[in-house]
Amino acid sequence: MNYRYLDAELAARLEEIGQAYDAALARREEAADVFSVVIIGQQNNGKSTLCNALCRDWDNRKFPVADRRLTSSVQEELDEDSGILYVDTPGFSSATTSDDERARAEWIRANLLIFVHSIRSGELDADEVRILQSLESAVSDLDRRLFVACSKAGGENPDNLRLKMESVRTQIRELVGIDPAIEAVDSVFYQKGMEKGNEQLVASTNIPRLLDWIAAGRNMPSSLETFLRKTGDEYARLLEQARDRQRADMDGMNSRRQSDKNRMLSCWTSHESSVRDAWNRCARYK
Ligand SMILES: Nc1nc2c(ncn2[C@@H]2O[C@H](COP(=O)(O)OP(=O)(O)OP(=O)(O)O)[C@@H](O)[C@H]2O)c(=O)[nH]1
Ligand SMILES: [Mg+2]
Repeated sequence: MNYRYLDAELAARLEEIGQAYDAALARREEAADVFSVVIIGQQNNGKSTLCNALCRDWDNRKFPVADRRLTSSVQEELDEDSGILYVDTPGFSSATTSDDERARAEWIRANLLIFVHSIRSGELDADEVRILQSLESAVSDLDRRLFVACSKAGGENPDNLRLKMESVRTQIRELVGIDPAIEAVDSVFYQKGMEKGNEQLVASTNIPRLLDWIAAGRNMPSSLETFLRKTGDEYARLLEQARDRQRADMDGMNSRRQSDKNRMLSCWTSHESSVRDAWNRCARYK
């Protein structure tokens, strides 16, 4: 669009927001229109096992699981019963941690995000903090959209577990500035409990709480939708501002033109008789 008649600051802002809006619109057209839960976290922390547990796959057939770096590309599985698309992402490490566009695209198309941290390793490490900080800047309403699943919690000493959980919570609050849902979970124990019908074991894994959280978030628009709505509102507001400014400029120009016209008219009125006399005098010598 051509904003050259506007002042430079407003024109630049309009250009910028217009581009961001168009890019987000194009992304939304590419994205599947299905409720998605995206699972992210460091390698080997139990992302794929958790995906299987959430899809009620007790044998880890849907999302391959191993004790080495396994998931190397995004893998999705639609859970037919709930209509939820579970998206398993490759684990990050120092070597792979980056502001990778692909990862961001997955984050922002998510309705909900689960960040998997292994509670066996205690606090979050620097890479995990960095990823959470990037998430916070890329994803809108992260507080409500994010669940931090502290995995491999089964068998941990309860007092140690409580201390570790408290320090992870504090880290997230102080270093990332958010206060999301956070629970100690164990996907393997959950799978076993479900397979054997052991309700106590199932409840102890906190996976039912995670499932409740997902169910409660079913009305969350994706981050992309929220972004589009916010950017769309801002774009419309700036366009209105541009229209008002152009209208005010036009009004100013019209009133200047009118006052110039009036000035010339009164000038002519006051000089008209002397100009006519001079004209008539000249005419006599023609
Ligand atoms: N005890 C226990 N083991 C778990 C849990 N979650 C995962 N594991 C084990 O941890 C290992 C890695 O699990 P994965 O689910 O493959 O981990 P991942 O995060 O998907 O790993 P990458 O795809 O390589 O990034 C496997 O041996 C799992 O059995 C858990 O909650 N409890
Ligand atoms: Mg995996």
